[in-house]
Amino acid sequence: MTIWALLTLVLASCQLAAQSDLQNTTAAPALTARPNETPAHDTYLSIEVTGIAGALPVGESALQVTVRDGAGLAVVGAAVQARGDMTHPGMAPIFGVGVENEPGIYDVPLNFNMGGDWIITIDVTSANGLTANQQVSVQVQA
Ligand SMILES: [Cu+2]
Repeated sequence: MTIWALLTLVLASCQLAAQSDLQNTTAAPALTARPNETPAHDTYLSIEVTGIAGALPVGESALQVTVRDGAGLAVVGAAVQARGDMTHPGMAPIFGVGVENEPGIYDVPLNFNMGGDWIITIDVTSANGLTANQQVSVQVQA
């Protein structure tokens, strides 16, 4: 074996080592999140819906949707939308758009046009593009 053949072999194995290092580096991010680690505050939203206790009257009502980030802080400037569907078939859905009356608290008007059981689907998108949704049951008095 000449010195050149030996050098080529050494270089080739260095290249292989460098390539596998690169692969390890690109695969690493998936493993960096530890299960018990507290998520960064800007990685998710939480939604709390109030104003739905008891039976609501037929007609105009408003739900309150509180939007918080992962640190429990109010999320201002979010887009909050609600869709109401009755649990029985044959009814058109109703819609409401949230108005932020206090930081992170959105009043969502809904015009319940029939008594009975409704499912309200809340969709929230924050200004920085995070989304969250939640469904709540609402009873409307006939
Ligand atoms: Cu109905």
